[in-house]
Amino acid sequence: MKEQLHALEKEALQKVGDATSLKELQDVRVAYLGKKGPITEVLRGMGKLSKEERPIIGELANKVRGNIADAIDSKKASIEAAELEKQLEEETIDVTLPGRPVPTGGPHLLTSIVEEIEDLFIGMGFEVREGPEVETDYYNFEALNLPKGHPARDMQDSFYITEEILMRTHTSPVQARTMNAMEDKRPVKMICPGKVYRRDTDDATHSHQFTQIEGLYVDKNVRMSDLKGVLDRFAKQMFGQEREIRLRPSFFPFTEPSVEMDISCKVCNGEGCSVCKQTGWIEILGAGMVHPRVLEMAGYDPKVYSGFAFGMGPERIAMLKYGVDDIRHFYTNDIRFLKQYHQA
Ligand code: 2U9
Repeated sequence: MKEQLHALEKEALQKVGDATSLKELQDVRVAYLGKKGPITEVLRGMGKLSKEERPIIGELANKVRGNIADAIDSKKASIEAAELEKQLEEETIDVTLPGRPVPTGGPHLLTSIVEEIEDLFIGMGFEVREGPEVETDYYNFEALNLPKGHPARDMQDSFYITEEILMRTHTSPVQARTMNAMEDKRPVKMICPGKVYRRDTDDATHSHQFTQIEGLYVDKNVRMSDLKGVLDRFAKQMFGQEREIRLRPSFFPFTEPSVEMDISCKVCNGEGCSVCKQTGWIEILGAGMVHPRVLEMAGYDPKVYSGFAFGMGPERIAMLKYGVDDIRHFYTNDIRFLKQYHQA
């Protein structure tokens, strides 16, 4: 029995030595030290031994079992250390490698232009205000001197939701709402940028949805010369100090008198070219003195207060400033187009 135990020990230690993975090692543990293993078998058969032999064999069996267990434990530690070493080697990070560039976005050309225009008017003391895109017939038309039956509020020209509710066709209702809400009828000096909607067929210069920036200044003694001064400053800051402006008579239901403003063509410096259709001038916005009826409907006494208003399309401003030839470029979001207008 002694020889049998020594032989088992030798065999087990050999297998422990040969094991190259934790799995193999576990198999050796089960095979030699498990409940059905040969050492357990020897211990179980001790009943058949003589009284003298029993403690000797028992001690030896326990010693053999201990030796095998110790060998397995120390082999386990060395396999684990080797595996960790291998893993560390494989997962080494080379911190000297160049990083992968993360592509960054940038503001859309239309956003940049709107912000640039906002900044210019903020610099002249205007507040920026926004309002709902879904409007009531009252604020979109009625309060702006466009009574029912007026040709400009043809059902065919606007996106109506119900008979009384529509997608706003201009941002003017934001100004009408602001004036209406002023309980103490204080002066108003504001611009309102935002999306507007018209039932138009999309082409290079028209879109069923576009952007507007309108401005309004209502106070005592606001005059046409104030309007001209503000617009001249805007034109020069936006298009260059050498630009001239020109006001031509026009008509809008909400302003009287009404004007359209041209800037001298920056391509030919007013000489006449294909961009300005040989006129030397390019139209950029509409404006006028707020119609007394509009002031009155908003609760401002037209005998005490006067005001000017203007409206422009930032898409058109951007098209003129950057030579963009199709308004649809602003909405189709071709990244090659957009990338030209911001630093990568
Ligand atoms: C109130 C009173 C008056 C806003 C104005 C214009 C002239 C104008 C167009 C230019 C091109 C719109 O983007 S566009 O299609 N706008 O010509 N807008 S005066 O007048 C107002 C607004 C609000 C209470």
